[in-house]
Amino acid sequence: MKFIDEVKIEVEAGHGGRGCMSFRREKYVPRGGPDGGDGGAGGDVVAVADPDFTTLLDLRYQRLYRAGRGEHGRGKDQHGRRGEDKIILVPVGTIIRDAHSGDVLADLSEPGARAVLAHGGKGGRGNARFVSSTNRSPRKVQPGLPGEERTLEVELRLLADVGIIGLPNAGKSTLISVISAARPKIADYPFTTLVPNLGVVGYDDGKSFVVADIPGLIEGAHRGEGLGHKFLKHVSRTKVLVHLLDASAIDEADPLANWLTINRELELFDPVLARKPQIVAANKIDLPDGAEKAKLLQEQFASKGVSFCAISAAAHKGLRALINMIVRRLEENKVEEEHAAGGV
Ligand SMILES: Nc1nc2c(ncn2[C@@H]2O[C@H](COP(=O)(O)OP(=O)(O)O)[C@@H](O)[C@H]2O)c(=O)[nH]1
Ligand SMILES: [Mg+2]
Repeated sequence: MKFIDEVKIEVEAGHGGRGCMSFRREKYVPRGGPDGGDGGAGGDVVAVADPDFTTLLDLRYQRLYRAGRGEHGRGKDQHGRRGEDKIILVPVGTIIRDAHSGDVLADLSEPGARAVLAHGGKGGRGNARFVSSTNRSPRKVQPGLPGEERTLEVELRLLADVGIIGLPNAGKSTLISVISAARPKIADYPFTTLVPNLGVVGYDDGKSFVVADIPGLIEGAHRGEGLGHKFLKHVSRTKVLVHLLDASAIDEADPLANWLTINRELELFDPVLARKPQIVAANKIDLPDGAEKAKLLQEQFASKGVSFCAISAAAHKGLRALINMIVRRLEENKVEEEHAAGGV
């Protein structure tokens, strides 16, 4: 099974500058020779793999990338400056195809890897370059060549960073729909299994994470549907779980009952998942009952040292705080991984 983020973009490299037609004008030199400089080349559009990016969210916001044009040549043999390259930062693992031919133009599997997606046009030659023994005052110049233009398909296989668990009706699907800026597609998924819900959540500086609900812990089991071991393998790589509780449905006599039920299921389902760090989110605090019982839960989880927040997915309350908690946890995780890898 593949989670795939896919975006179509347009790239336009810069046009080359025109060559210049010019003749020297100097005092005491009656007929100066040609001194028209060459035009500068247009800038390239270049993709660079940057480990700070994990999804293609930025590319959804900006679809057109244009490099700078080359400057025209000038007199006194001055060449035009080269146009500025346009750099597109993409996540490591991004594959870029020409939308028309389907050819793979870039497979950026290493941090820092670069690939030119569209080449700038060559600058035209100025008339100084056309001097020959038979023509000492050429009036010939070349125009700059156009830069390449392409429509590209950018593709990235995603891993889910965050798993959402909870009883049916807790609000998992609603939460994903309200915090996601994009919904990647899922390829090669058999219809006989439950379909996970995916979302890309943007936070600051173009950063983002991928969230997937983990349906079927309980929902599928009673319908005899499985998730399939491929999905299981996929979600077992998540770094943090958000355990969503319907606060309004909490039994005051035993507030942690629902939480414990899901945790037990999780342990049976996959012990690796059960050991992931959890953030508990009490949902539906827009309901009077929900707000009341969320306070009860807060006390319970505070005494257990479990990360907790109260939200309303439907009324968009507390979502920023939840996202901040997730981001903090993901960043801690990244530091731990770098330590484990022997980095700083
Ligand atoms: N009042 C209220 N209802 C909510 C909230 N979030 C979800 N719901 C409702 O709860 C029901 C179940 O939500 P859903 O997202 O399908 O839950 P899931 O089964 O966990 O995916 C739906 O009727 C939602 O509209 C919330 O914050 N407040
Ligand atoms: Mg659902």
